[in-house]
Amino acid sequence: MCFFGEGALGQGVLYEAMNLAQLWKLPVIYACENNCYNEYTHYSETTAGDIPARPAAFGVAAESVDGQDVRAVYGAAAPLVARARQGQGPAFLLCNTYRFRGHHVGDISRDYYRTKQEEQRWVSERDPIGILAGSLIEEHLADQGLLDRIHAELTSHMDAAVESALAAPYPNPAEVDQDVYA
Ligand SMILES: Cc1ncc(C[n+]2csc(CCOP(=O)(O)OP(=O)(O)O)c2C)c(N)n1
Ligand SMILES: [Mg+2]
Repeated sequence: MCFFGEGALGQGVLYEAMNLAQLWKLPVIYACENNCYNEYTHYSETTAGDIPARPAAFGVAAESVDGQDVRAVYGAAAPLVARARQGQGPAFLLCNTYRFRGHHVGDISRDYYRTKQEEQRWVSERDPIGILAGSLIEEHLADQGLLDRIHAELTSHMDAAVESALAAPYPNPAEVDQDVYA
């Protein structure tokens, strides 16, 4: 499995690698997470043409999927993984998703490259957990009570982890270069 952002589509080495992977029928799945942003730039400003056409140019099997839908991603990935395991060569899976937060912790405002309305729309309408929960309920694989119990259980696990991290002693400053080699 080779995971990368849509920004990496601008790196020439990706195409050299896909070319050889196809010639040598390597069992590689190229999973491109298109979260719409390369750092502070919308991908439409950096990416020409149709993304799946790029692997297709090498004869690499390409699929696009709603990356917010866990079950759809699994459904699209499983046959590609199976054919790679059978020696039928690499595949490319384009997962269309969104970066909910900043590129890094200091990227707080984001106003200068995208609107709050856009972020809000993705968070409220396209949240992968909400989409999964909705589909499980719709297909009677879970009910709201079960999902609420799982939510409460996980929240308390996370609260305990945060508490334990905050209560832990600071590391010894002498360890700062431990496992660092020049
Ligand atoms: C060759 C090169 N240019 C620029 C950067 C700086 N940089 C780090 S992450 C990033 C954006 C990556 O965007 P994407 O591939 O879409 O990944 P995402 O973080 O959105 O998952 C950039 C431009 C870099 N690391 N390497
Ligand atoms: Mg990106």
